[in-house]
Amino acid sequence: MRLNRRGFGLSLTAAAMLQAGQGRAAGAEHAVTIRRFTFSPAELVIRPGDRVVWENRDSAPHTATGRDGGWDTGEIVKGAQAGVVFEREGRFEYLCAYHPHMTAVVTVRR
Ligand SMILES: [Cu+2]
Repeated sequence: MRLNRRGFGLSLTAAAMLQAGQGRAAGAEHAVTIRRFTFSPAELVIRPGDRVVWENRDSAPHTATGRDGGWDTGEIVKGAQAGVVFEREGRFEYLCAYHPHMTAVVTVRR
């Protein structure tokens, strides 16, 4: 899914949850910095409903794109951020669509 390039995008599941008006507490937020063509931290463990926000500190544009095809921040330009909310448990490997050697993983578990 394509997310907002500026500010914090919402995943489709998060948007659907908001539309459904479920009164659930918001999840925690976890920052991943992209610098020198590296995701840091490269491994993140979060809980369902948490948000991961990537910030690009490089001059080059990057993405955080799930290998399973289920999610994608879209292009994150220099200085910009993009966020994804993870609702499902699992191990989600991702890469940069422009520089596939850039890899990292988000693990979601209760
Ligand atoms: Cu990249």
